[in-house]
Amino acid sequence: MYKWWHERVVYQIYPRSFKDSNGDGIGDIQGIISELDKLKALGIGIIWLSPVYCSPNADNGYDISDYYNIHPDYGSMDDMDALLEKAKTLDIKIVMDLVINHTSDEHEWFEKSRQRVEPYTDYYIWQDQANNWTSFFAEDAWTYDEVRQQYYLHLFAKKQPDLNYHNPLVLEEIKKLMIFWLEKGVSGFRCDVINVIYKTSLEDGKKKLILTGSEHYLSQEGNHEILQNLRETVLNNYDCFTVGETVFVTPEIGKELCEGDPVEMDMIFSFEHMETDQYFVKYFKRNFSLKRFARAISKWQTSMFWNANYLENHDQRRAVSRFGDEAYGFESAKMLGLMLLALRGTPYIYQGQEIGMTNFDYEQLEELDDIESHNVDAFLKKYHIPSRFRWSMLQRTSRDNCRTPMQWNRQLHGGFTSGQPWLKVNDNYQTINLESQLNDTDSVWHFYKKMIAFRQNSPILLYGDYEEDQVTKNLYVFKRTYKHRTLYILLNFSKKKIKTNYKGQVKLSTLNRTTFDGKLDAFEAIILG
Ligand code: TEU
Ligand code: CA
Repeated sequence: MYKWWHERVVYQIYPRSFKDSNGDGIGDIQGIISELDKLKALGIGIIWLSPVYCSPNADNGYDISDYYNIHPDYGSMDDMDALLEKAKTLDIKIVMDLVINHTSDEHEWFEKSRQRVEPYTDYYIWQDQANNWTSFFAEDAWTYDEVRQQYYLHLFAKKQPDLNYHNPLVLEEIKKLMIFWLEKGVSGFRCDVINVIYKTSLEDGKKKLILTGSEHYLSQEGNHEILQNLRETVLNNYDCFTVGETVFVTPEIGKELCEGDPVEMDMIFSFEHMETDQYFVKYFKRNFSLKRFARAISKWQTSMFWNANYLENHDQRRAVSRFGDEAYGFESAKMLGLMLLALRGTPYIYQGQEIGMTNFDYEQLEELDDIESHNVDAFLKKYHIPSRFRWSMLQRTSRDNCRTPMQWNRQLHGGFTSGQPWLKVNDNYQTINLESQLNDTDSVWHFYKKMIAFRQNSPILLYGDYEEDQVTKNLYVFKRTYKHRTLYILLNFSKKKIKTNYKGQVKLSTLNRTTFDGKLDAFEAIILG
């Protein structure tokens, strides 16, 4: 019943910001290869690689212009083969990003489709008239194309036209490219916005604050059929797994995706816990509520057989800055790491999380690269929102918060590049960087390593049931039980000391305690058995 992907820890690499090997300021595949041994030492068993395919980078690689080649910024197919080779010798599996809701408008299919060249004419979604749908990136979902003299649909940026899954040829293309990568030796896919690829109808949607039109494409029956088809005709032939990035899902939909017959996705990323501070007020002040957060986690932990657990990725803010406290950076990083690795499901660590990296320290819009941030700013400007509010909102939401380059050492630009980084490195690289942490056995990195090893040797953490035990304003306690053995996970989400009634043998502690008197220090976490 349990497979290798249930038992391994995943590390997400955002290649552009990971490690630059040739001084052009952009992270690349050779850079990844040079750091693989350290990931192995940390205990990583799977790497999820954000897109490295050819792309004009309107959305940093999530706009693919050629699925079969590597963007020259990142290297060549030989470099990719070398990465797969080296990963194999270290017993690390590589999972690629599969972005198939849309391509780039510079993809050959789109170039031909806009000229009505067969068989590409209906590869995308064209109409004489736009409907009222709005995109994920704060703009209209339709753009007029002068060449074809029709509108095309794009649920994301203008340069990301949506593929037409009513056309069977499109699905054949997708199968072909999946097989290409599986034959190359990748071990699966992280499937980008995989529950919106099928649009049932193109009628106007009910007017909503966000995503007008979504009732016509969120988790439709036709979407399930496509995923089942991919499972039965492609994925079943390989020893691989899929993790779906699924937007606006409930556990009921999660079950349809992961627990039906055939299984559509092996696990999914849900967003509910990440939305517990998504209230309008958050744009102006810190609005994290542990109760809301823990409730969302418990709901998914208890309703799904298996979850893809995460606190960070390339679209989110840094967990320390968001759920912890930068003033207690290392303490909260360890506490959050312990929590992530103690939940039931496959843990996903995002690059830099293992050293407690924080949100960006930028001061103005010009320093941001992300298309979503720029679109949001333009949108707010249209409504005459003053610039200091716009900036305060972007600071709290921008995806560039976690896209700042990885902080390797104390050298210029944190050792990320010998040239000019494509996005500014956070100035706190002097205090937060991998090299210092490797030299300090009490660091966040060493704690992650210890915690991963603990998890790998604990059938309770790997296979046990989850149950929430206590949640107060600042304290979150859950237990994991397997074959009548139980571990208690105690997490202090505040800088206040907390007195609890818990006793027990200390299995692991962020403060290296050997005995426990019931009192938790600021942002302390402990596992009792
Ligand atoms: O993200 C989909 C998605 O839901 C996000 O765009 C989300 O709405 C936003 O990040 C909230 O701030 C995936 C990728 O992870 C993202 O990087 C891409 O931009 C997007 O799909 C389009 O491919
Ligand atoms: Ca480079």
